[in-house]
Amino acid sequence: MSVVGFDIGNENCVIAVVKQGGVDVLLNEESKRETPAVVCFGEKQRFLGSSGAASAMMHPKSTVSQVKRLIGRKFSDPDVQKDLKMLPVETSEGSDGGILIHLKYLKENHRFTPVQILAMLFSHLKTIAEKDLGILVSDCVIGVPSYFTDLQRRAYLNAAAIVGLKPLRLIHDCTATGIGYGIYKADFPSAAPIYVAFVDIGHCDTQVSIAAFQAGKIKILSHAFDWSLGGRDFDEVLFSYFAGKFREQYSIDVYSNARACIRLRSACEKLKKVLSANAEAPLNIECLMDEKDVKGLIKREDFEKLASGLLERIRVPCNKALADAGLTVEKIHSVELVGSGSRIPAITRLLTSLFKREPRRTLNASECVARGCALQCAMLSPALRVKEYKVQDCSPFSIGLSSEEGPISAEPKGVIFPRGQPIPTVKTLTFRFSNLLRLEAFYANPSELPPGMSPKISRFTIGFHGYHPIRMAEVKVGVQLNLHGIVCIKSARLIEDHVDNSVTTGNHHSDSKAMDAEHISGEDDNAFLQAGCMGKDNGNKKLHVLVSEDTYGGMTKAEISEAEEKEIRLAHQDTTMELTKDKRNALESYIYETRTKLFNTYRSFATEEERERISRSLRESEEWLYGDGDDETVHAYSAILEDLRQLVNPVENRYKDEAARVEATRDLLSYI
Ligand code: ATP
Ligand code: K
Ligand code: MG
Repeated sequence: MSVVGFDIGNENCVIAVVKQGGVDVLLNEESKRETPAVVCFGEKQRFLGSSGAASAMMHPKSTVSQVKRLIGRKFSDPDVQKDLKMLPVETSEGSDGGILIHLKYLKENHRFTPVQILAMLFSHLKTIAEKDLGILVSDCVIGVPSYFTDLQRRAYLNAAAIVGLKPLRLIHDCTATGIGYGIYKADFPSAAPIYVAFVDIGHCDTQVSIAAFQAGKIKILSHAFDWSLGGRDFDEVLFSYFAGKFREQYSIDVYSNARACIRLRSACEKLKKVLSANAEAPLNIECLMDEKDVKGLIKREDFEKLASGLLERIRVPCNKALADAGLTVEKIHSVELVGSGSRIPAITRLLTSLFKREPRRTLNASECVARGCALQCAMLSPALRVKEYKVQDCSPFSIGLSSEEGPISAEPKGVIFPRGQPIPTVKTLTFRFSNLLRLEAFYANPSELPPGMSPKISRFTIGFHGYHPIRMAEVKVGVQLNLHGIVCIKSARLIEDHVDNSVTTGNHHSDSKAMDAEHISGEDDNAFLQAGCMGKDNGNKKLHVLVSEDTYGGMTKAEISEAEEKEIRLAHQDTTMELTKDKRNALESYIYETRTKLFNTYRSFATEEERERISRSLRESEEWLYGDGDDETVHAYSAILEDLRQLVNPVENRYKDEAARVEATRDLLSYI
């Protein structure tokens, strides 16, 4: 069974696995530890990850990056519109208000949802893991930003389901990081907890979490974030600076040229990294546009001035995380800085002044999330026995529940899981019940959510199959905030009033008491509208609880299977093209090798006539390969290769026979 952790970034993805008790980060096909989150549609195949990034420049209009940003978001959202402007791919609004990505591929017009693109990325990472481990990968743990809503979490599960991954848990990025921090630490001084602040600055977002550590356990006290503040915003500062400079200096408008934008943006990202280690950095781009080469230079201090607004914004989630945890900076034992976006020196300075201590980098800034995910997977996997370690996460948002009679709890706004509520949690609530119970879960405090996200979570309808109410009953409902941070109905228990037994005669349950039923949802059930049906024997009568969920969007089971089939077709095409390339390369090398051998090793084993015939065939095949046969099928290459082999075989066999004879003679001589 696989024990794998995935960190899906807007820029980079990391895969970690638990092997022989240790955690390893896997290398991709380019032997890199980080895999770019890029999906590129080439002419005849997709290029995913590293090869996607390498092909992006060739196919700018069919390359999708930063897809994580688009998950579960509305097309009309102004933030989404801003993101889409940076994506040179055509997009439109889906019938559900979501985003559709248009890609022309193999002469067809395709429309993909961000979830489908994410699934392609998942599939690529899964393949890397499978090649390394030599087994099928399904069980895994995937990191998610703490600011993801129910809908976005479900979307991740949908994407995973499309490619046959089974997340045992979606875990908050900082929680995963915290596990990796705490599990190896043996030196917790006293019984009193120590408090650590984790600050993760990625490509698009900033997350801050405060954790309490004690021997053998981590408890997350708070999550705060700026969902739209990361490395790319610093790139953008440099981008607008140089775009302005070049307008003055070279009279070019970079904004009017998609390719120039991409090139300048990527040059700015490189320059930003240079500035992290140097006091100034040059920028040179040949032929940026209008056949003009451009040159520029910026000093680190000028960059910091331009970025001062962004730097200040980092304070906000830090202060909020502290306040929510009920702690002052003096109580913080250490500040751990992770995420590659945090490598800007000014960020360290800012955090030092804010927390009154220098942040530390004891963890591997780019790998800690994936490593923590792998560790969590090991803990949850039934296949492994690992050290006892308690992980208690908490909800980033307040969650409310209402029934037809209004908000349910004594709390204002019907809050059942306040912000900071431990994950997972089940709360049992009692409702009056006549026939069907309708509940609705929602985010009780919409201002906590990233802008543009709907506070609606799910509608649940609960009924009991085969139950014919005669008088008022009660139902006890177990509402769960599950391991993924998704709200679902865990159980429903019917309690009938039985004052007069005779009246119940003829009823399904003669002496009515409590009828339990467990309804499992969320874990492996990604249906948008579903009817769970599990029953328990009550005497000799069976009573089934029916729960249907309407999650305001997301995918139906049918849509998931359809996406799954489509993904299989696309993957098949990729494999075919890879095989074709391999065969073409095999033919090419065979031609070269045989030609060399023909005039060296094989020379004395071929007649003049044979040599000539073979040479001619090699030449013809070569001409075909670089002409008409440049873009042929795997079968065509195999056929030509086979023909050549037939021709060369007699010569090769003679050579081999002779070689064997020489070998035998040598053996014989060595005995004498
Ligand atoms: P997210 O967490 O937002 O989904 P991610 O996990 O892919 O994104 P990371 O890999 O943590 O993001 O960080 C990527 C960011 O780090 C990029 O913006 C990149 O430019 C930036 N970065 C990498 N190295 C450096 C450096 N030496 N100096 C400054 N920034 C850097
Ligand atoms: K990452
Ligand atoms: Mg990240």
